[in-house]
Amino acid sequence: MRSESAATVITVYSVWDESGYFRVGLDLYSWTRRSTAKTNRKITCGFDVVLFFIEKHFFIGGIFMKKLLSIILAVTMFAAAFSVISVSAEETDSTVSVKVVNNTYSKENGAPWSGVLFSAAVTLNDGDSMESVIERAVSENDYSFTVSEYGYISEINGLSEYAYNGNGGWMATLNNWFTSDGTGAYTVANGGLQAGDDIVMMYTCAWGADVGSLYGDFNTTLSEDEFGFRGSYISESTTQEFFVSEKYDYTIEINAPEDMISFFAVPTNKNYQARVYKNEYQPEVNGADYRGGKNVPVKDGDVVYIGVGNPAWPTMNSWAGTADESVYTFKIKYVPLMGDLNGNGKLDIDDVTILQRSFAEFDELSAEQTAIADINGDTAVDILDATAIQRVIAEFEV
Ligand SMILES: [Ca+2]
Ligand SMILES: [Ca+2]
Repeated sequence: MRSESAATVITVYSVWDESGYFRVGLDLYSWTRRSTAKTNRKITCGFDVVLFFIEKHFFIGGIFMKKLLSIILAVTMFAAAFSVISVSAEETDSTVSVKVVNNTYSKENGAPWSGVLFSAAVTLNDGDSMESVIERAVSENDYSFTVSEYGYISEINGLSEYAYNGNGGWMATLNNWFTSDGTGAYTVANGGLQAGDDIVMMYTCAWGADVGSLYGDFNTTLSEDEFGFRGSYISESTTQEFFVSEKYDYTIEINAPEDMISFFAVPTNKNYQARVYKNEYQPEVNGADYRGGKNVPVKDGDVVYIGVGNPAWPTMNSWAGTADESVYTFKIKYVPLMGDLNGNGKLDIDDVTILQRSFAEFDELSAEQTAIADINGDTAVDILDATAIQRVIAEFEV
């Protein structure tokens, strides 16, 4: 009963934390701190004192266990009283990000400025297009811009098209893709522009070739320099360095039964789109993909597909010819952490409790739990394993 209360606290906290802390004590402490920062709520004296006690005396010895659980129960009740804290979510995101950058024309060569001019989150309006969002972002950041007689942006903050040579000007990517139509064509109304999208306006001195817009190049790989993914329970054995452009099958191990993974999939040739799907590759179904790095909820056995340059998707390269698409697969495999008996992706006090209850014969370990309980590797599951888990937790406490 009491251990269930403790689990409630941990669960409440895990809403906040994506960094995968191992400790209950710090979890609670940092949860409270973050909550305070986010809500500016006055935390009562009593709450602080309880947390202080946990921080100082949490793992001194097994005899604190019962006390510990009752303390957590008390904190749980506090948390219930402050329930607004535990559910205070991030602001609802209705923005797109806009960045304006010149990495191709240097000041030494005469550019009025170089590097990132600004990066901003812009709130979307119903009537917006990519074009209007870029223009508003530039204005709101107090920079000048010029729209040419042909309707596109030809100058930002004094940096004009053709300023370096006859091959230069401003180009824009939408989620790392150089759009095949002008920026006015991608609107909130037609779904071409959506909250969470990422727009980069960049200067080129070579008709785009120097910023990854390769006209007439049919390479549909993903860029290995820019590839990445992020989740809460990615196994330490699964690093991102394994990714190379010409290898198409991967396994991502996660240490919890479920995770949310965001993929940074950037085509080598940004004239092509990359799209992310789960379990069924459906390039012809609009909206079936996880757009713009959106989190993909995954569990053991799921497969994430990332396609690049499918012939059904728009590309300015279609004028030059047709590419063969590339499809990458990422199999998701759940690999339980040794000692993580409640399967929440971290070693915590609940794992110790489960083990101790099995010793006291309140509960039996399942076959799956038994398989990962021998954390010290001496072939027996006994009190030494409980101590070993406590030691791992305590190491993070020092
Ligand atoms: Ca656990
Ligand atoms: Ca053992």
